[in-house]
Amino acid sequence: MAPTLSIATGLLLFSISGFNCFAHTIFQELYVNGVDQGQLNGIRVPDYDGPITDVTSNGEHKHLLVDIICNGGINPYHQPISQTIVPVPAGAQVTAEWHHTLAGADPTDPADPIDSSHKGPVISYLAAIPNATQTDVTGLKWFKIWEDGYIASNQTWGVDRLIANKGKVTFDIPSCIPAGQYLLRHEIIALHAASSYPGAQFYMECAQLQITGGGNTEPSTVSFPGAYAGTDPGVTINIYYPPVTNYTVPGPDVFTC
Ligand SMILES: [Cu+2]
Repeated sequence: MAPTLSIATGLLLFSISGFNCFAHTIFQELYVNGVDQGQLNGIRVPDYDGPITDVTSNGEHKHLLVDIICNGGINPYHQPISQTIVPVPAGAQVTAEWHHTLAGADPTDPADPIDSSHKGPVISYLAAIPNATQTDVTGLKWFKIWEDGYIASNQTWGVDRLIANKGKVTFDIPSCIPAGQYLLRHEIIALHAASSYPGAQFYMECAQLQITGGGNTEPSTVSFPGAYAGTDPGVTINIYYPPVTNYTVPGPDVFTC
């Protein structure tokens, strides 16, 4: 019986790590205090919805350095890249909307906004930038403003809540940060194949913001690449067994004013 069992186990593991390879997602629409800013408007979106799996994005593919920052390397940007900079009052409530493809919402697609296998956290970062439409995104200083990880009491992930909200994720822009131009790096980390590294799938796009009002608080920051490592317990994790009881979202603590 042992060989049969191991074949069955192997098939099970293959199906867990191999299914829905193309059921990915793209952050593609932004709302400010409930006002829709328009699909693809002010967001650097790729045409293809595939993940980034290299948190360092250097290795032998140094030209892919930007991938873990704002995507756009192995998944080239949809052209022309939006030149819109979205005005956002400090303290505003913003909503990011994800869909399976750039075609937008599709109620007939069981993998829209993202396949339910893609369990993991949803995270938002900001970085000040001289010009929110500038191409170069290296060297920016990022701070985390929001995260939705795992709730052990009902075994649900940020992605589960995103799906329940039809792709929409709502969070606040800090009220105390300096006015100016920023990139909003909004991210899903899908952990269905994350039991070894590389395996976790990073999905992120960057929205171009003009934050108005605000204050004088300068958050402490991290770099991309650099904020994540393959050895992070929130990056390399088997989410199936043993059952997750405590999950640490990768990256720094959430900044609060
Ligand atoms: Cu996927």
